[in-house]
Amino acid sequence: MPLQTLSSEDGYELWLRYRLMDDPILLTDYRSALQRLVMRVDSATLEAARDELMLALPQLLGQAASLGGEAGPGALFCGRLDQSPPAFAALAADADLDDEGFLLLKTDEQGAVLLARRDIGVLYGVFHLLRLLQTHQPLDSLNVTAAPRTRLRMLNHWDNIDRTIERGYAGFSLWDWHKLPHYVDPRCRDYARANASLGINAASLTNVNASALILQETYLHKLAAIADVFRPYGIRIFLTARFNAPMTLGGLTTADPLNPQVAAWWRRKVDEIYTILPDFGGFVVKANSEGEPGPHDYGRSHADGANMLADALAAHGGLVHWRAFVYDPNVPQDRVMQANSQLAPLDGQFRSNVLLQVKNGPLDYQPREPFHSLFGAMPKTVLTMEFQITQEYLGCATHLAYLAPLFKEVLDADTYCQGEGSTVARIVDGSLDGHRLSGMAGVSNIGTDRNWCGHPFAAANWYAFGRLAWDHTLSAEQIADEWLRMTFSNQPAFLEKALDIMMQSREAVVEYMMPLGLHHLFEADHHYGPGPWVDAARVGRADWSSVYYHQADSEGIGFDRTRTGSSAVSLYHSPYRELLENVETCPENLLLWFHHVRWDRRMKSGRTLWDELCFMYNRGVERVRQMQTDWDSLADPIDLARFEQVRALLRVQEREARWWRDACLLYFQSFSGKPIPAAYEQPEHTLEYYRGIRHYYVPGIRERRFG
Ligand code: GCW
Repeated sequence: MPLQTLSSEDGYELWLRYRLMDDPILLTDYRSALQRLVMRVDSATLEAARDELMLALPQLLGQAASLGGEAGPGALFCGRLDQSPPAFAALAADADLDDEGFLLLKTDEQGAVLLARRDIGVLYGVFHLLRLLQTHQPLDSLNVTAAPRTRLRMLNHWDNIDRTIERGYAGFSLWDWHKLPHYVDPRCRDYARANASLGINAASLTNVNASALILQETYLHKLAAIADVFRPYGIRIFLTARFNAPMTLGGLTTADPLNPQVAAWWRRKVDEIYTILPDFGGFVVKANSEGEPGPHDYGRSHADGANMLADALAAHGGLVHWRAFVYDPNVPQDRVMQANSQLAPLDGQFRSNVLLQVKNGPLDYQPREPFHSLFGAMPKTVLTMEFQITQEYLGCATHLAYLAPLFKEVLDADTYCQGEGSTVARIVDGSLDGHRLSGMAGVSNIGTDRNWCGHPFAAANWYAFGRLAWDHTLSAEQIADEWLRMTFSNQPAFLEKALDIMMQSREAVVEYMMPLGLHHLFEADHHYGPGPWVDAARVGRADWSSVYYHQADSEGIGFDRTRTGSSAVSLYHSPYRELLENVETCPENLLLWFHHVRWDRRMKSGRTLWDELCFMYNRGVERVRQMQTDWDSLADPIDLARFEQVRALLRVQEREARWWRDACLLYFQSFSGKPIPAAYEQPEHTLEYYRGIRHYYVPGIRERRFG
């Protein structure tokens, strides 16, 4: 094997990898269409747009790009409407341009034209144009009017101030607080470029398990230095607010949201933030969840808490993203119902600058969950989506799991809240309930690893999140295809196999970890590897334990959430509710989420439930092996360094898929009492062996949790 060198491809460029177009016909077309760039640069954002074009075009086209002159054949005109020749006004009027949108056109007389109302639209248009070139789209694809479907497209970093990252598997935090504000790592700019290329326009930089320290003046100045880098790229900074900061930072004796001194403290703090960070976005808040402080500590509601912060921010145009991930170990209700119980009655009580940020599913970003039952339950409230991009529950940074199919499954799901077609996506983009504000947040998987996200394919999930936040109607295949072309290669032989790998990867994870609607079978705390045996005695509370969720016994397995059980099905609208309630019609991929099912029940395949479970766990492992075989055939089309890294990680994934399968089947067998059919590989070790596996220092959690 040849030696790799430091100049090997390392994934740093992400999808902004500008290589010479290797299609001779397209190359000729684009070379003649984009010989000159006509642009009047009068803002930092337009400077960023020009810099990107001047970086990319010479590399993509292998010809120097000249700047200047007038619009016309052979030129690309880029600019705001107020900068463009009068002839272009009519084009824009027809296109009905959105504030963040753009129009990209190729005309015979005027050449290529990119128009936008605002600077940021020009920048988004530039990245769109470059994507067309990078993915080898024909010249006549320069004919598009685009606008984002959601207003706030946001990354949530769970970065601690000590630079560890909760659930982060790609190194440490990018925010180097120690050296800031005097030294700003150039990576911050590349981070901003990558986000802007997707239309991401907000980033909350700190962990929702928040430290009040970030609100101190010293940190605000550090943040201002980052904000200066983000601003040209249209990215606003948000922070997480620790609800009891008035006590820990302000020395008050209470954080009661209805206490006037508390409200005044927050107002002063917010005013201070805006003097230092004039385009601050607002707060993301986790309150009364998993031990975090919140308004319930004072007998107040989530609306009381959120509105108090919202009032402090309103004068500056700031927003509160109040998280709906709330549940209480002292409330005996099924955890997946608790957000509805606590929040749905508050519909209509939140201020207009409060957004309720709801995880995609009602539990906790499992490999598969039904959509969250709050979607469709709070029409008067702006509900935003929270996806987890980082793979806390999908193999951390060692498993290849492309998440767009998961995101799409939820976005496309029909809630039926206003009859057929009331999809989650239409609630999230605000169109169903007529909300002006709307948003999608993704919990970031980004860290200091040279390739940003750990696994070379994990960047596809950052990419997919951003693309869907911009346009949720894109398909998972289309996004994967774009990302592969931009990240690796346009060669059809590569694309076909690599696309196959990506498109089945999430289902593979579901099958070897927790098929048929099983959920939360993870080892405690770090969630790395199987722990179906984890019980309340081990983790201190039932709703963090696996046995609570799978409910396996000698009769069968699964959580009864029908009317004979917790009744969580009642939170969904008809006719979906009835479909779920009936064991005959409940989709099998969610069966054990909603039903406790006998081991010998016949499944659609004709197999018994136990045999089906064995089949699924084995198929998951087989899928990974297929992914390995497919990947092995791709050595030629791509660079050695990334090829080998993916290859090695797929080997890890195969080993871990077997670990999951064998541990889970052996454990469940202790209830079913049935053999694993001889046709399948038999477990390599005993159940005791798997139960005895301990991992210390797994990334993503703080060391103190082991102690
Ligand atoms: O999934 C759980 C994670 C916690 C996280 C929490 C949340 C930030 O295990 O690490 O805390 O969700 O979303 O608040």
